[in-house]
Amino acid sequence: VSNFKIIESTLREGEQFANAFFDTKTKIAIARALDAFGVEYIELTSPAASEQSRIDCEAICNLGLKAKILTHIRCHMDDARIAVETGVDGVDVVIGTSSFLREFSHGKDMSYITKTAIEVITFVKSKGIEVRFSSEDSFRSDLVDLLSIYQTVDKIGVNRVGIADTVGCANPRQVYELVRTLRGVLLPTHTPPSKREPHTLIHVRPYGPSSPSYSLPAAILGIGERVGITPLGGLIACLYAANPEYVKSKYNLPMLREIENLVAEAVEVNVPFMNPITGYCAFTHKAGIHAKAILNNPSTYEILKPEDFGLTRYVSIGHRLTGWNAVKSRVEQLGLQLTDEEVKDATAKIKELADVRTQSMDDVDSLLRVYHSGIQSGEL
Ligand code: HCA
Repeated sequence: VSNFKIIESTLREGEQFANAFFDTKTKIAIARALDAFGVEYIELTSPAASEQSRIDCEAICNLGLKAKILTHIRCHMDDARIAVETGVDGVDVVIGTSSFLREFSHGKDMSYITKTAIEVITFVKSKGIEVRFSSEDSFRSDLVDLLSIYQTVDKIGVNRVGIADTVGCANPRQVYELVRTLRGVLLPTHTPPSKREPHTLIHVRPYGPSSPSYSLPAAILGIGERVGITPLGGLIACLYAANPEYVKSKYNLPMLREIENLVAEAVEVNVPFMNPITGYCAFTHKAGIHAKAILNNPSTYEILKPEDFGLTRYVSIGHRLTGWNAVKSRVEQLGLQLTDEEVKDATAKIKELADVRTQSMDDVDSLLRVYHSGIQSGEL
């Protein structure tokens, strides 16, 4: 897996999170941090949303970041005219195509959508700016409508197309099928295969299958409208599991925790305990059988190496599920000399106490030291 680019949308989708209010300084801090992490694209709120949004969009474009700056607009010439003046590298254009959105949101039919999409895309392209076209609520849209609109925009030469599971109704199989069908319709228009550029990237929200070339949207901690979007950490965890060396070389992984803390503070939420990678117990091993295997070889129960993310693993031993191998490792760390039989005996004592209440590491260490002195003095 190496045919992907990340579209980081904390500053667009994330601003649609109920708690989010990003002032200019915070937006700049987040944009700089994402750029230092190494995401390929940073997506910003539409400059047509408000005057300050427009000013902030320009300010971020002027930072000279390595990441390409995108903004996200309605499929409307009013928005497109404002967007192209901000200095963005690309414009993500979206319009609802499901009957729900056509009837109850913008009220336009497919022929109007097609006509406007052609106008907007042609205009943005004429300014030498990248353009992506997305159908909102793709999975509740008519397949024939979708294929027809995608073929149309592909012929004009969009850089990417997006499909959005806006309400979260699609299962992975449906996403796979739609992406496959879309590829079948779009790729044959670009020949010959040897010269085939990743011309039209397929932008998939929220799932990210591989090949031919995908842009994967995400936001820090998954913040966004309603329950949000794929969390950047979760996406990175999946990509790393598939191709660790590539992902390590591409992104500054130890920065993940710092960016999550920055955003968590800005939107006043805690980093969830079960957060991928940085959740406080993501690398804590507890049950005796796991602890033993982890101490022999961490790959037994870890697909991610904590050290690649600037994190450390922790083997918890002060509880009733503990095992003597994990206790032995602690005994060695403390520099105590005990035989295996003695460690097993000390483990039984830890379990006895832990049946009453969980023992802290300090409690366990004191017990081991006292036990060790007892052995040495011949009292035990
Ligand atoms: C939105 C909706 C969107 C757009 C996705 C896209 C969605 O908040 O504007 O532009 O590809 O999920 O439908 O996030």
